[in-house]
Amino acid sequence: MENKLREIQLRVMQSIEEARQSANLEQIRVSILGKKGELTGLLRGMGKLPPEERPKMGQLVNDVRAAIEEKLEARAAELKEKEKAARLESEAIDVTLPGPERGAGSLHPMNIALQKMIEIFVGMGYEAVEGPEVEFDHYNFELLNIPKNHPARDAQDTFYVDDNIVLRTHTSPVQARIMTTRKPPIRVICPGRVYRADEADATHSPVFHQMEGLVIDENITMGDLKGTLDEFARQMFGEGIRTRFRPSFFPFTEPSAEVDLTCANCRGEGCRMCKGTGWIEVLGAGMVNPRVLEMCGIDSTKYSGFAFGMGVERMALLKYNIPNLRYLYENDLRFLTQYR
Ligand code: 2U9
Repeated sequence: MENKLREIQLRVMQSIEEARQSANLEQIRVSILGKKGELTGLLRGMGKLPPEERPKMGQLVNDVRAAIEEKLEARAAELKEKEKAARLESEAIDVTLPGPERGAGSLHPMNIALQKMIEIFVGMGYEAVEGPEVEFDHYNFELLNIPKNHPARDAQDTFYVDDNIVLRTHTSPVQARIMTTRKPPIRVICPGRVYRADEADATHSPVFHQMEGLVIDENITMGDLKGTLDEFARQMFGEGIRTRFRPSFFPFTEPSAEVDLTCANCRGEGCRMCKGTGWIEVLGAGMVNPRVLEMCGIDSTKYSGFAFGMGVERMALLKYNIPNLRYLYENDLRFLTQYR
C-alpha cells in the first residue's frame, strides 16, 4: 500500500505540473481526492489492514493528500496568474490607433433659412424676440381681435390646454405682449414654433415655425411695409425678385394683403412651380388694426404700424427647391446634410 501511495503521489505531482489550465487541476482534484477518487478509495480500504499498521498508513495517506493539495493550490495560483496575463494581453487596447471618424455636423435646412431671415431683418434694425409656446387665450386671440366664436378659433385649428390656455397658433401673441409692455418705436421680429390641429401633408404639419414682424411708430405707412418686404425678398432670393400685394383679410391687420414673390424658378416667366403665373404666394401682411393698437394700450391716433407673417419651412422649401415638407421632418441625414 505504501508503494501504491508513493506511486500515486509521483504520478499526480507530475500531472499537476503538466496541467495547462485551471480546469484541468479541478479534474485532477476530483479524480484523486473526490468521493470516488483514487486516494479516497485507498483510505476506505484501510479497514482490511492489520490494526497495528493502520495509524502509520493513515498518517501516510494524510501526508500524501496534504502534499497533493498544496501542490494543486500552488499550481492553481500560477495558472491563474498566467491566464490573467494572457487575458490582459489579448484585451490590450492600442491607444495610438485613430478613433472612429466623426463628421462635422450641419444645420437643418429649416434653421438655415431661419438664420438667413433673422440676419436680414437684424440688418434692417429689428430685434428678434421669443415668447411662450403655451399661451393664454388672451394673447393668442383676444388682443389680436379674434373674439370668441370667430371661425379662426375653431377647435379643429387650435390645440386647447384648457378654456384659457392654448398651444400658440401663431407667434403674434409675442408681439401682443411686447405692445402691452413697451412704448413705440417698436421694431421686432418673432420667430418660433407654432401649433395647428392640421392633417400633415406635403405643405402642412401640426407643428411648424413662423417668423412674424411688427413695426410701430409715428407715420408708418403701407409704403414702408412694401419697401421692407421688397428688400427682404431681394436679400432672401436674389436680385430681380419683386413683391406683389393682393387684398386680403386678417382680423389683426387693416388693410391686409397676401404677398406674392416673383417665382425664383422661372424669374416671372411662368412655369410649373408657379402654375404659369410667374408669382408664388409666400407671406401675409398688413397695417396693424387700430383696434389691436388700442387693446394693447397704444394710441392709434398718434401711432400706426405694419405687421407681416411667414412660414419658415415654406421659405426653406422655396429657397432650396424642396418639393415636400416631409423631407424636412424625416431626418434622413443624406438629405439634411446637403444644405449650407
Ligand atoms: C400683432 C398685430 C399684427 C401678423 C401677421 C400675417 C399677416 C400672416 C401667415 C403667413 C403664413 C401665418 O405662417 S403663416 O401661416 N401670417 O398672414 N401675420 S400679418 O400680424 C400681427 C401680429 C401681431 C400684434
